[in-house]
Parts: sequence; C-alpha cells; structure tokens
Amino acid sequence: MLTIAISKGRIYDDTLPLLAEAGIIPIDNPKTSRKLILRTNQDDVKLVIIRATDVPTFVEYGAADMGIAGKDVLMEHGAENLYEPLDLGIAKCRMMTATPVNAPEISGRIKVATKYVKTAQRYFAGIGVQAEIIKLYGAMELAPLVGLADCIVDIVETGNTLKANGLVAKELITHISSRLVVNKASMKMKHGIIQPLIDQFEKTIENRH
Ligand code: PRT
Ligand code: MG
Repeated sequence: MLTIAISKGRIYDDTLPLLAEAGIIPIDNPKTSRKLILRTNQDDVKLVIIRATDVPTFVEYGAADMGIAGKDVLMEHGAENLYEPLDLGIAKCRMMTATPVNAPEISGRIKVATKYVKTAQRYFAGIGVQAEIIKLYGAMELAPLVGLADCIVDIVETGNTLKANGLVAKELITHISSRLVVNKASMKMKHGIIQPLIDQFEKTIENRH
C-alpha cells in the first residue's frame, strides 16, 4: 500500500496531471466529497487530503509514505527528517516582505507579522536587521494597516492581494515551488514502488520544459 499526502487547494490541482501521467487517477473528488482518504484507480495507492502545513508531519511520522508540500511549508517545518527528492515546479510563488505603500524607512527594530516565523527570523538575522516577529495565522496584510506590524512576510503570486490592501512587495526572500517529500523508512521498504513513481514525475516535469 502506498499513501500520498496532498492538500486540497492549488497543490491538488497541479498534482493531478502528474499523478495521471504516472497512471494514478483518484476515484473521489476532494472538492465535492468530504472524504479525507481518497481511493484511486490503483488498489494499492490512496491519497490523504490534509492541510498544506500538515503534509510534512504526516510524511515524517510515516502516516503517509510520500507527500507534496510547498517549500515555504517545508522551510518552516524543517526538512531534516524527510527526503526531498524532487522539485515538482508546481504552485510557484515567491516569499517576500511587504510594507504599506509610502511607508517611511524604519531604522532600528522592526515589527514583522507573518505565519512563517522561523523563515522570517532566519531572513532578518541573515541581513542583520533586528526584528520582532509576530505570529499570525492569516490575513497578514491587515497587520501593517492597523499598526500591529511595520511589515509582513508572506507568499506573493500575482501581487493582487497586496495591491488590494495598499501594500507593496519589497524584498524577495526566496522563490517557492512544491516539492515531493518521502518518508525515510518508506523510501527503503517501498523502494520498488516509490522510485519508479519519482522517475515518472521527473520525466513528466522534464517534458514540460
Ligand atoms: O489551508 P491552508 O491555507 O493551510 O492550505 P491550503 O490547502 O489552502 O493550501 P494553499 O493552496 O493555500 O497553499 C498551498 C501552497 O501553495 C503554499 O504552501 C505555497 O507553497 C503555494 N502557493 C502558491 C500559494 C500561493 N501560490 C498563493 N498565492 N500559497 C498561498 N497563496 C496566497 C498567499 O498567502 C496570499 O494570501 O495567495 C495570496 C497571494 O496571492 P496573489 O496572487 O494575490 O499575490
Ligand atoms: Mg490556503
């Protein structure tokens, strides 16, 4: 049995074609079904549908043999206990700092609102800026507008969300894409099923370029 952990949003949409190329087609649709375990056309492959941030946890503990997670999520979780064999090149975006348009330069300690606490801490330490990191779970864009923070660290794709809230992207922290992660024990014990799948994903991605 092979269990693959995926989140239901954009990663699922971008993963379906990759799975299809590998001959794996879900029987249930997570958008219309409330099932958290999806059967596929292959009796020995199932998908578990979970929050994006929970994917590394499921894979690390072996509740799923493999999973697909954004690099942003992996950087926060820490990837030491996972194999990360493949950049799938899907769900691409950037992690950036952003401030209100026309915000004055801040000297000294800045307040940063984000859900990416560790990544933000590492980034500001790396550029020698003293930062107080304020953890939020969503609606980061609001924080500078209500005086909670001077800037935010968040995912930017089109920039529309920032723009709609009077913010502007400033520094690029890193480019983000989604990665295949594999449980370390599964990689050994289910090598015969996992490695061909990795190879097939890789082939599909290469053919896109
Ligand atoms: O429920 P939860 O939000 O935890 O997870 P989810 O299942 O809803 O996952 P999802 O789809 O929100 O995010 C999964 C992964 O997609 C993230 O970990 C990123 O690696 C990647 N990704 C790619 C994005 C975006 N693009 C994106 N645009 N993740 C989030 N956004 C959000 C961003 O947070 C911001 O609010 O979209 C907004 C910005 O988009 P623009 O186009 O307005 O700039
Ligand atoms: Mg989301």
